[in-house]
Amino acid sequence: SKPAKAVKHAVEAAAEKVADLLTPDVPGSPGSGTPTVEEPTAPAPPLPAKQDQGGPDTRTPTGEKTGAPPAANGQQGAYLTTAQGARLRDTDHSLKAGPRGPTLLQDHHLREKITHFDHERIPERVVHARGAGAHGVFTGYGTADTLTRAGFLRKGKETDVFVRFSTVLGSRGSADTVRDTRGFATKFYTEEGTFDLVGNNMPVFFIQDGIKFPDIIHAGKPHPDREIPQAQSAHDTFWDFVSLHTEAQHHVMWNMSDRGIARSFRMMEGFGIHTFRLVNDAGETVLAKFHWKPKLGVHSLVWEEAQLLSGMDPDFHRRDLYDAIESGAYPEWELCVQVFPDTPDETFAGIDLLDPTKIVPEELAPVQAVGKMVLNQTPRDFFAEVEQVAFHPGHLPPGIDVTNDPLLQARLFSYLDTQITRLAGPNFAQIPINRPHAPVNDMLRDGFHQQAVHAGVAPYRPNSLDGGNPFVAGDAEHAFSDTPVTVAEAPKIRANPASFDDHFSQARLFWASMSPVEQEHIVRAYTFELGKCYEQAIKERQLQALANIDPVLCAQVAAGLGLPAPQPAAPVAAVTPSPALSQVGRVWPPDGRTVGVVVDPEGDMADVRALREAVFAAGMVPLLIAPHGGMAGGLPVQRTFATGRSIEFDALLLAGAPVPAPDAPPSRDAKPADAAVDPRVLLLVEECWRHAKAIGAWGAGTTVLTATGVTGSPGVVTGDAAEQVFADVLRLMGAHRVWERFPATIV
Ligand code: HDE
Repeated sequence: SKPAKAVKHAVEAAAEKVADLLTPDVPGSPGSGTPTVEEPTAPAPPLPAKQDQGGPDTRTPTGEKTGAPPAANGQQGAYLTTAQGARLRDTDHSLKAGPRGPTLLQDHHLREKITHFDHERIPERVVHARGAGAHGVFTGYGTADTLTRAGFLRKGKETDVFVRFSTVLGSRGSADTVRDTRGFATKFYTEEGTFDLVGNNMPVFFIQDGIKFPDIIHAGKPHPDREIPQAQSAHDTFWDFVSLHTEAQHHVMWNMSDRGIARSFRMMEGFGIHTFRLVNDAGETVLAKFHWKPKLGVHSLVWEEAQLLSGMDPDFHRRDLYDAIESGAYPEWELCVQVFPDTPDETFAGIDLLDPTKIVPEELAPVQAVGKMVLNQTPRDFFAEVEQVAFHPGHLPPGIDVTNDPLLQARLFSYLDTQITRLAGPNFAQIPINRPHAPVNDMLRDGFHQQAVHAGVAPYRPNSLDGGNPFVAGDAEHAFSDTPVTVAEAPKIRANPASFDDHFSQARLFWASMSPVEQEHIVRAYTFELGKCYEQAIKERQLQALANIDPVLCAQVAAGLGLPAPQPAAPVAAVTPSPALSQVGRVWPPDGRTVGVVVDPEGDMADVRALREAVFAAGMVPLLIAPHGGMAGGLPVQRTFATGRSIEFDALLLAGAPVPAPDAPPSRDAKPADAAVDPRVLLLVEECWRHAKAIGAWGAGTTVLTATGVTGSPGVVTGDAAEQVFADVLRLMGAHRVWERFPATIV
């Protein structure tokens, strides 16, 4: 397949670079005997751009292309200058009264350099501060033409997109793999105006009315006195709030499920959550919910992996996304809609479509694909793009309109408002990443950081001085129009519809739709999180909420906490499970996943060479793990026993049984040298086994399995030939994990 070739190409290129470095006649290379190259003293052409480096955006603040070719590197030209363009003679020494004297206030270069640095940071997002973004292309299928007049959904229409994935609770530098909801925000730069689909990886939310957003976030964020714990929900204030505020229970169930610890941004579903209103060319409307379906399937980490990763590789999701894109394994999603008739009661199958704590099971309303998104370019400048991108659910193109969902209504206020603090003024739409690709002709003027130099004297309507320009558009000119939905005559009141009072039936639906192993994970997650709370009353109150959802779930968590299980407050609802909610029991493509291959450089490497080809051909990335870096049997070593850890591999292959390397840590044997196999290899196998990953071994590699005692257990395959073992492992990877290995004790 194409991605497989691209992956292979990228890995081969990296291997060549390693080989070049090891060539003795390169100065500074290991073993070359020549000293490291000195700092150059004369200008030289800039280094070639990396694949992900290009020039600054070539659009003006009003959206027109400038025609300037993209520059290759961020730093242009040979000479360093000030911000005003004056060439500099020295940037290492401040201007002083003599070599030992005080610094002079007149040093304009020092002041410019330090002042700019002092102001490099901007406020991080109040939520979703930690994230990663990428560029891509969306292509419409044309299957939504009868539903909406949004032009970007027309058949074959290509639209540039920028996506930002995020966690919710943590600060900008927090770990990627914490248990949390993930943001999935997409900016479609459509020709009819920007459309932001600002969604999450879970289809429901904690609250039904946006006025409570500060409450749930204050409860989830670190405690205000000690500012701990960071990026965690396992603490008293979170569980205090959600146990008192039971409409959060459905979302919390998703958080406690495997969905709370995604394997990769590439393997997450996305949801617009709210119901939107679609309007077609004839002005007819339907209600709709947006879904993103990942081509690679929906996969999760297991809890221990997530915890280990938070320490070993806190950037795991960010790295995974960028490695995949740079190697040509472009992540893909289909944009899908669930469509409902636009009836006055705004319900479907008895489910209130304005209640953002409810889903409509896919079995009741099919999820229909309307287009495809491919992410194919990493950011060039993380701050300029990922940090400064500003999403807003009110950025809507003609054909997509909002509903009265009270959560969405509050968001329509909040997102515009927050950018004014975060991006320091009202002109953030002029920042390159936020510039629409549709022509902009507004009459907004002035304000902090105004980039445009507007001409004319009549930024107002009506005017005669500009010949009446600009005019307002009608349907024929693709104007956005607000759907004239009738608003019922009703008293002004602070209240919810009665249908919003059902807080438990859909949490139960989710629980009932899980396989036993997924239920087991949910029980363990609740037990862990509540076990980290100090207040007994909070644990008891949450157990009551669990009893109202499902008595078995409640009993299991209560047992783990050593507390009695309460009775449900009312008989639990009868629900029909939705199999679409489960991640287990399906077969997914293995593309883009990572296979660790333990090699013994002293052993038979011919098999390994053929195996690498087979892994590439399956669209996956083989990473060779050896006692030392450099090359092994003419192949590049990507991980050593010191740098490799099981958590980054989706499957493990053992091509040899390497004896302990000189830097091996102590093992259970008296001296590492006495052990037959390096203890870190044994740890790799043990962890992969515990995390239910497929493991394969052949030849000498099988002795490692014997040493760890896992031979013969489910998902551990052995054989004489690498080829056959890999074929079996590949089949196992289709299920993502060897689920039988988890003891499912829920009945
Ligand atoms: Fe957000 N949310 N949110 N949110 N949200 C923000 O906007 C807010 C909600 C979501 O990558 C903020 O630019 C309120 C639901 C994502 O830049 C802020 C309410 C959903 C992102 C804000 C909600 C989301 C944000 C912080 C309740 C899923 C990250 C910085 C009414 C459908 C976007 C910013 C990015 C970010 C407010 C509820 C998703 C403060 C008041 C529901 C993915 O404006």
